[in-house]
Amino acid sequence: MANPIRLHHVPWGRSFRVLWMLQEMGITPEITRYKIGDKAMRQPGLTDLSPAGRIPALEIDGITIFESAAILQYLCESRPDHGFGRAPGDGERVCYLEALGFAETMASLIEQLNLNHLFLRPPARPSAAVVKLNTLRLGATLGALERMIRGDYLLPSGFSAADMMLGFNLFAAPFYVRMDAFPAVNAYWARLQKRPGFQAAAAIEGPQEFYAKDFYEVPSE
Ligand SMILES: N[C@@H](CCC(=O)N[C@@H](CS)C(=O)NCC(=O)O)C(=O)O
Repeated sequence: MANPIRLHHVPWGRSFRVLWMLQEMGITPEITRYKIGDKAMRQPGLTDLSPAGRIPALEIDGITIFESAAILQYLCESRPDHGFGRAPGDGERVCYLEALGFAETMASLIEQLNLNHLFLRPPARPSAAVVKLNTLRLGATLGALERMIRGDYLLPSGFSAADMMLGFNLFAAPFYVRMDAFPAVNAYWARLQKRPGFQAAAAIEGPQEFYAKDFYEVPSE
């Protein structure tokens, strides 16, 4: 029997991108779940697969891969019938690659805000200056996304891996940035959440447990 497909995963973490694409492809993986801060994330079970102890890592087709963009691209190339990739020579290739990379420009800002607002433990305290700067920078990436959306999705020809990479960030961004200024982004996020693949992945996740508040203000000095 073929080895199962196994996703190393933190619910509603970046590994959601992979879970979402697998669901779009009709594949339900076996899942090993972790929590941010778990010792298990720094132990060989995970670090043998993902050297910095980060999720996602995916075991598939007899190999393991880490980094969400690499995994999505691998899935696009190994399962091309779904049409989620844009191959070299495709007229949308450059925009596609830009969106895959830009997703992590945005996600790294969210990660800093998560660290400051959610994960620091006393006596460590969030830095108001760092939070303010990262919140402004996150807002700037949302402004860029507002201009990048073409039609229903990021690419004129339709839904792609770029939407799963970049679109996933919109789960977290509204906890830190007021979204009223970004109508196209809000409509795009609503559209993404209606996709059966997204809904199937969200049903596997259950309710998010990262954010205890509806909105996190920049702390005062
Ligand atoms: N660029 C990587 C980032 C992976 C990453 O940092 N994942 C976070 C969760 S969203 C993580 O594993 N954090 C664990 C930690 O910081 O200890 C990717 O896209 O896969």
